[in-house]
Amino acid sequence: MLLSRYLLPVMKETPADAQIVSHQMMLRAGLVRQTAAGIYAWLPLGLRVLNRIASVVRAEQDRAGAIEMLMPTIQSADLWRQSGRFDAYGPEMLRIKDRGGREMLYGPTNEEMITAIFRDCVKSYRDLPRTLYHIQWKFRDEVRPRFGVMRGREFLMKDAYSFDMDEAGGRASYDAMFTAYLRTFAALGLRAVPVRAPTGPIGGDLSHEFHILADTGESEVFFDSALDDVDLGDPDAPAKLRNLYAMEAEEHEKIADCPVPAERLAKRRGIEVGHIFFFGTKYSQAMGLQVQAKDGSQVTPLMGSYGVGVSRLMGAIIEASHDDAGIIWPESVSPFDIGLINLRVDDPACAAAAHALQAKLEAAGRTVLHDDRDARGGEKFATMDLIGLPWQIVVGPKGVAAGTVELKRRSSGEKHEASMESVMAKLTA
Ligand code: P5A
Repeated sequence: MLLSRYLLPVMKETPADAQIVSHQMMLRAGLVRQTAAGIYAWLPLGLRVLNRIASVVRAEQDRAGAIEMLMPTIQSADLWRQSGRFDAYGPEMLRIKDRGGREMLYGPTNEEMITAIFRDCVKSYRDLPRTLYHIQWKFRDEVRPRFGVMRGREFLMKDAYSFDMDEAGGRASYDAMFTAYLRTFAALGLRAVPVRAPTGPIGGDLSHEFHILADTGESEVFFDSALDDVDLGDPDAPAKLRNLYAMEAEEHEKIADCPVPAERLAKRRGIEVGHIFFFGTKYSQAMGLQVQAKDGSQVTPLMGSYGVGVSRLMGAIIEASHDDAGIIWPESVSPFDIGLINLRVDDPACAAAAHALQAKLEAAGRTVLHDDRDARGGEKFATMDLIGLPWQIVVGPKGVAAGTVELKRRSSGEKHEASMESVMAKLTA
């Protein structure tokens, strides 16, 4: 991709209305633009990251056996009357009337819709258990949209829904998602703490939130500092993490006898990037979902729902991974693999070398953002550091004469001169 033909509106100044570093950097690096309170347009670079985060989330859902589908954003009020939540949901729900005066809404979540679809499609125990998911936009008319995409009104969520014949099956489906969530956040370069949570308006008796520890988080979490020592690569990590104490401050304060000794109890702020629930027959019962069991009897399936804040994750990743110069993307979600800077676009030898390198890297399957603009070196370096691609290659006249380029690792700042061949070999290995 040539930067001279791209849309990358970077800003030098920190926008005054952005309070936290991820919001500031998302605006400065040209990832998003606000179009109304809590509503954002995803600019080309931001969309690439959003799609990559969604891909990581999708891969782990698929691995856990969940099946992808897509439900609409607009729902009918009638569905929500069947569960009794239409009135209960309150002003956070954006209510709309169509031209026939029918009451509709922009979905804040999909428990009702998936229950209705499952009720219409599935009649027998043979079709259970199933976990279905989609990655779709949601709308919640939040009282205080803030911190950019962190608490938006329109936001992208992965939401999954499990259906089981019995309690044990339902808990197994919950456990599978619990593990998938830990894998997902680890694949995004994040350390997530699972926190026992109250279930709120979604309902049920078993629920965990997943928090990324960051000073700018909206919640306060108390946890057993032994959590810090768990190796996320360990196959037993999910079981270990579940047994270690972690609670949101509000819940922690209700507990008279905290099982963790004071010297091991840590308190940090967290960003909630995921939330899972097991609520049994709450929706299936209210909405008349029944399937025939093996013995011919009718059974009301048990359900759970499992959410990941896909757009919020972009903010959380930046909070966890940046320096003064800008974002440092983990390789798994970076919008391009490599930033290629040509310092002298008017020099035919430099231009030829830079274009050739871009072509070779792209042919090897790497994504490259090639800064071929007629601009000063300092500006090009600052832009590349700000947008945070993992690798930078700098092509200049001296190097081209000697057959070398400069290679820089964004995360460490480490750089060295190397032959074009060795850079190719290193970056395409
Ligand atoms: C679980 C899936 C639910 O909605 N129903 C379907 C359940 N849970 S939740 O906790 O309310 O939301 C799931 C995740 O979505 C993200 N999220 C948000 N992201 C950005 N802006 C918002 N206003 C917003 N609200 C929720 C969070 O990551 C949350 O964990």
